[in-house]
Amino acid sequence: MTDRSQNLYSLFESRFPKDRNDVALETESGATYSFADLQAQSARMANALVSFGVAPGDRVAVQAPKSAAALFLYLGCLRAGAIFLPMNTAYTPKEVDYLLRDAEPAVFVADPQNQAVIDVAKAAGVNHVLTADAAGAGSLADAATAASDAFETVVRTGDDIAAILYTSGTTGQPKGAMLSHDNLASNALTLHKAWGFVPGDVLLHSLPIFHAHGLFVALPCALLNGTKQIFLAGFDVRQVVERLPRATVFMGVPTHYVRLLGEADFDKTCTANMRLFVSGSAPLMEETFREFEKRTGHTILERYGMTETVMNASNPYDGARVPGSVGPPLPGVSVRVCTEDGQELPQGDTGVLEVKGPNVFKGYWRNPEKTASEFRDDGFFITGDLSRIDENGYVHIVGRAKDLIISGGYNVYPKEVETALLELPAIRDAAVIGVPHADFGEGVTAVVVAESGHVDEVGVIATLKQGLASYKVPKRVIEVSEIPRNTMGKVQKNALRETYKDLYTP
Ligand code: MLC
Ligand code: AMP
Repeated sequence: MTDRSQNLYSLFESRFPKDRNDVALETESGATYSFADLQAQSARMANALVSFGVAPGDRVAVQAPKSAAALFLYLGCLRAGAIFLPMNTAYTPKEVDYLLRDAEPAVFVADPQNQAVIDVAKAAGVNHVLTADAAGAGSLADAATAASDAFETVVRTGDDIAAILYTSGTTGQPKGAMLSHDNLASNALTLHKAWGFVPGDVLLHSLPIFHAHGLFVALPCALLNGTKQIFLAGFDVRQVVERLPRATVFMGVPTHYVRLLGEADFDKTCTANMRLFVSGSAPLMEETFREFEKRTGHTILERYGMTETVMNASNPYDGARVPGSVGPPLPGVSVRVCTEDGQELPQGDTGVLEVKGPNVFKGYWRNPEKTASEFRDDGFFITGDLSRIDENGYVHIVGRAKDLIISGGYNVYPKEVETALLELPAIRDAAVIGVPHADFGEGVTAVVVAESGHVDEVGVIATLKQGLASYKVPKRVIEVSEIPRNTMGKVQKNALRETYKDLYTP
């Protein structure tokens, strides 16, 4: 590494502890990896990628189970100067196919169990389709094992792209958000400081590492702190309860907190060692915040962000954590509340939140028109979240200007699901809404009109699952004779949400 490099990995490495034998990672099985292992294994991954022809700026797409090897792969990509492109493990072959054709990666790493996706990647013309499983086995691991454990991290500027994360959109078409080394580094440093990380902290990491929350918020805080993280393959409530006594920091989506509160032994004793619980990716119900405080004595710290901006606002570490608010903007981030056409509103009014700062992404991959349409001329990014800023400067996310459902922390764009429904011959008309759901926050729900006769709800759900990741598939498909529309022909989704508001929470 040279002093000038702004490679994110180099920043992480500069914060590794003096004693590189300290534990960096403990996995579900109890296996541990030191910081020296992190360096050596990420070097092996970087060398393996280079041996497959990966050059700086090339995309490395990954749809693999969360594991220590998957983390080494991420770090190896950064070190090689490649662009890491993680995909939700729930994506179907059809969804993966679209992303591969759009991103044109040099390498795709798949789960060896997922032959259908491997076939799709080969058909899409990806040069190297490799495999990696949860146990760290597969062709990529074989190549890494054979490779050297020394690698000189490639020099990157702050503006070079470190990762592309695809998000769907209101048009139903996924778009790749390009995040630079500097976007990720500046945000991680800000969070690490704002949340008071101290030597000896242990992060309990149970989030997926294919989305911003697990990859750009939780993971870098632990790496910058140079301390251990307990790295679970996913959120399993019993595993989390069992490990919390050995952790000090936990980050989760509201569904995780709801599920923790469902456990009888989740209490003050279990959380006695904990310093901080962070929530985000979806609104945390005030009821959950209060119940959590009553049960554990801890106040959850809620923060707000999105894929395109990483984190924008956070309740304070020291100071009042206000339920229903996501706190003031983070240092370096500017926020304003505007009308849909960009006029700034007076303090206290509700409008669309716009943000600007070193955290805001570089644009959508090969999509300058879309990028231009989501930025103002003065560089503010239009989040699409309805918000209000109170007299203390705290931001309140009060709704969405965009047609989006957030289920268990995953975004589901109704348009994408409606398009899939309308492709079914049995369905003439369809509207997809989110309504309150005790576990997932919002439950994806379809309201449909049959072409003729009746719609087979179970059959529709099963068919949709072939093309859509199953978390996007409606939990219920409700047949009606007509979908309410206004005089302009626009579906009256508010009316539908009101009609079905008790569907999952009687
Ligand atoms: C799983 N299922 C879901 C779901 N997750 N359904 C709706 N919404 C979800 N989020 C369904 C599956 O499709 C499957 O259905 C069934 O539940 C069992 O699957 P599973 O994988 O075993 O589920 P489980 O492990 O219980 O997962 C639930 C969860 C998970 C809440 C633990 O969804 C999760 O970890 N969510 C976190 C998402 C996250 O990290 N978001 C951050 C985005 S970044 P079937 O029918 O097939 O059986 C971002 C920016 C920011 O938003 O601000 O952070
Ligand atoms: P994603 O595109 O997956 O990054 O999702 C980002 C969206 O999640 C934001 O635009 C918000 O709508 C929502 N979000 C994230 N954090 C919060 C929060 N704390 N409260 C309310 N909504 C949130």
